[in-house]
Amino acid sequence: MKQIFLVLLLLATIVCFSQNNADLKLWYNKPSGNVWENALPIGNGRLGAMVYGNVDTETVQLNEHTVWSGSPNRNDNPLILDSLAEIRKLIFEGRQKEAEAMANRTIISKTSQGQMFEPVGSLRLAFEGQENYTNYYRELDIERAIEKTTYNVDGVTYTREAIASFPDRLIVMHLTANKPKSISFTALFSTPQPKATIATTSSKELTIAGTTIDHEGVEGKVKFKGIARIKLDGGTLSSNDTSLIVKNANAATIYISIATNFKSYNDISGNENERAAAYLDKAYPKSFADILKAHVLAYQNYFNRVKLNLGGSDAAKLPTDERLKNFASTSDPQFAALYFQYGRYLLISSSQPGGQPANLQGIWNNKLFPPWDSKYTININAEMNYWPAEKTNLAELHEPFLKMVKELSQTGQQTAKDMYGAGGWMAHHNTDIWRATGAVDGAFWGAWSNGGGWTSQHLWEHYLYNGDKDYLASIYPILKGAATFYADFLVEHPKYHWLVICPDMSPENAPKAHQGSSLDAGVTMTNQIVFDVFSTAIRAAQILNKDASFVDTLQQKRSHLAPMHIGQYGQLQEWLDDVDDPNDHHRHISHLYGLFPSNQISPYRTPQLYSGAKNTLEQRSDVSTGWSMGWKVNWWAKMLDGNHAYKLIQNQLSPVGVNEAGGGTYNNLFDAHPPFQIDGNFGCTSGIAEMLMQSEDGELHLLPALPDVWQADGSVSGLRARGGFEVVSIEWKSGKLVKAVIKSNLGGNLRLRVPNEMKLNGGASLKKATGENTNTFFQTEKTPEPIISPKATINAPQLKTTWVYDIPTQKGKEYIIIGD
Ligand code: FUC
Repeated sequence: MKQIFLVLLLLATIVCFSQNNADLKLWYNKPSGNVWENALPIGNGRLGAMVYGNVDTETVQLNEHTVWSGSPNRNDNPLILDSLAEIRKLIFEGRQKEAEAMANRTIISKTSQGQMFEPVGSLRLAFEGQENYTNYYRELDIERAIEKTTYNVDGVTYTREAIASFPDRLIVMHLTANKPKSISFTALFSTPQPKATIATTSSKELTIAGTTIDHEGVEGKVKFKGIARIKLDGGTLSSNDTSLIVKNANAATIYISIATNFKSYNDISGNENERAAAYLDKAYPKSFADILKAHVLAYQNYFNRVKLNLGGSDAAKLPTDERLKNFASTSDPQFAALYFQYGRYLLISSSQPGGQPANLQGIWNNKLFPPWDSKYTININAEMNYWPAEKTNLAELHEPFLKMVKELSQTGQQTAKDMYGAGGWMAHHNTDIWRATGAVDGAFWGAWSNGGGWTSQHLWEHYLYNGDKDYLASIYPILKGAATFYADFLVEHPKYHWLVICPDMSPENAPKAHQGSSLDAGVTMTNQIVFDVFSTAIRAAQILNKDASFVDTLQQKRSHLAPMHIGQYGQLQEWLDDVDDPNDHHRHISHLYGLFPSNQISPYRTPQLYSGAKNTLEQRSDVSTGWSMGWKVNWWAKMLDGNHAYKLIQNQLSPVGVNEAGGGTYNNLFDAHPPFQIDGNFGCTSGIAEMLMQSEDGELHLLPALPDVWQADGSVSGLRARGGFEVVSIEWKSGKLVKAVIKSNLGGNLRLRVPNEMKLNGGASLKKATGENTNTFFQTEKTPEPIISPKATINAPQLKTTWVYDIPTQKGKEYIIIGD
């Protein structure tokens, strides 16, 4: 009896253990082969590495955040200043093609179209006699930020672990075997960089030193240095010209340091050799165990803040690539939770305070000429990378992006002045490590002037979450500068008489009515962005008690912006004219910026616009590129339609092979535009959070869009809402909220919308909400009334019944509410 009990206990432990393990691990029973999108990413915000887990030759592909082509440069085209009046005239006369041709000459940069984020190279470890391996297993443990590969050869179990240590700023690999003297390999660097030298030193280090490439007329001047040093337990270490050779060791630890001469976008006077050596010398005396311990601690300081449980199923027992294949056809709720947490893992790994912001590929790129230069596309992609930052409790990791905005506000002043004769600052649709703000890639894409306006709103958002007035005062000049640019650049539309931006475009899309040209005036997204930029500058000035006459000007100009339009197909119009095509499935649906990330369209406050936005979403359809589907998860969550949001998650979490068309997900759960683009990972992570909690629309809404498949039983803890509220935990059962614990960090009214009746813990009833929310962090600007086509059908939103309460809160206190 006792034995049976023990066996049962053991079985239960194994089941529990494997369940927990699977929850926060990506794992596979085969190596990556030569497919980069099978390799597993590790990173510490400064260094990134892709670990292949191949048995006979391990490859660790290396990146460092400041290794970029080129050097400090500007790329403005001042010719536009003299052509502005003419371009505007052409656009207002409906001669868009001619305007575009002129913009190609006068707006688009004659120099750099943006520089490229570059790979450093790869560390390769060539093993002997390991072809016939068994019991192969590799994993990425995203709870501890460690990659592990194990296998058996001739009865010996080999284990390799790899981390990108946060505190020690190194990539560290640890190789062990369960039989002494089993570890023998040759370590070497390889690189696609043409101006790099690989060598060994007399102290048995492997080095790679180089200068990045010239690109588009800009001389490459970033100098990088990589050093690998090996520490052995037993065995011997020798070297030849280009390799280190390890023989018969019991264990080996490889310490890899990489640094550059980059100090800031306009200063590359650092010393890469001293920096790389300093990190290495500091960490090398430490054991792997000590480095690992400090690394896990630093990582978990971020990662452990949020826990998500969407329920389990047997599907979770399979390897990650199998789960990905099955996701659309089986019930594997925890896979969505894994993907959500993976998004947080990727942000922690690619964006750390003091480092560069996550670019189009985060911090992982193996190509000398990467897609779209692996830089920053700021007409959606770079912003999307940071959507999860505040709400998934990683606010500190927003810092590199916020710093980039600050730097753009410096470089973008000259662009505003030299190109458009305007004050303030601006950026077009791309930027790079040099914070270039000129227009690139052709006027069809590049003659877009809202890169500054949109990115500046992240500064304000950061304030809405932290409520720190000193911080607000520090960023106010940037908000003011963004608003000043628009105040100067707006022009009256000769036909409609609204104030519009011209030349303008709705990112990367063109109506047939405009001869295939994107150039236009006063497009919906721009009007929404200008509305936000003015509104936040006004609010910030009022909070800080400043600039009263500037506030008047902005209020005046804001009241002359074009309102949103609902067109003949019941759609939210993308352009001022009703020229949308209901069969247009373009990936950019930029005019829904007003629905998310902005908050000008709401089911409760603007039902007509909500109806228009819904029609637009339906007409544009679901399947698209990776990031577009990620955005759609957020939009459907804002539509309060959890099942449709979930459908998009299924579409996005569909396997895509390398070189295959169609958006989806690679085996390593990187998002496929295709090719790999990390924005889709971050967009979907944000979308999953929006399905569970929203705080944009004047209130904190819990479980706004819970899909049927997650209804049974679940919980989330640690999400953050605007107004300094921390959603310490929420639990639900059968679609009903059973318990919520909310901490107020700033005090003020907590307006709570919930799917069922709730009471305070202890039984006291909650006060029904009335009037405007008095909490200023939840203040919503009144959206101007839309103009509606007589042909449009408007469907009143079918909204589920919800309960809305007002809970006065005190700073620092927790509030527990219980469902019936
Ligand atoms: C924009 C998008 C593309 C891609 C690129 C990086 O140009 O339209 O889909 O995401 O950025």
